[in-house]
Amino acid sequence: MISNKMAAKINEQIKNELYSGHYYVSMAAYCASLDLQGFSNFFIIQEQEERFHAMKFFHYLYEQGHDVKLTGLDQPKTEFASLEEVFDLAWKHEQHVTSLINGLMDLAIEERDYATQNLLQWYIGEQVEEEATMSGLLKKIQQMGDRGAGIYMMDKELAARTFTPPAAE
Ligand code: OFO
Repeated sequence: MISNKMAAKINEQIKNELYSGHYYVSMAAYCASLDLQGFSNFFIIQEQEERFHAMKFFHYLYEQGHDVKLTGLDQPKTEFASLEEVFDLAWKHEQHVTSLINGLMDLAIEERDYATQNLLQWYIGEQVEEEATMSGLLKKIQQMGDRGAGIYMMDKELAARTFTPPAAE
């Protein structure tokens, strides 16, 4: 059994993960408006990843005898200046999410909540990947220029991205 305080924080994090998805759908819409369907697909798949993150916490709360209480999502940004700005914001957003996961880990350590520490270890690894993905794509875009020929090749590559749920540990 986890503390009520931890359950409340995990509830908040479910919202944060769903918000990440909401934000990425907004980025997908911007990419679609540029007719970059591969980049748009990248963010649509990213939304599925975020929903997976949210639902992993969802199931954990019930396993631990707590309820999920959803709250409303904030309005995401809908206007972007460039592809570079989109990936810069996505990278910064992932750094922010990493700090939220680290905050949960701090609480789990403080409460000697070993079960939640074990769960959070998965998210900590996931955040390393998420930050690397966003910063890697940002660097490529910076090297190629926002509308350079390389962008169209990247667009083709990103069109092939699919969501594969991670295997159960
Ligand atoms: Fe859930 O990792 Fe991105 O935000």
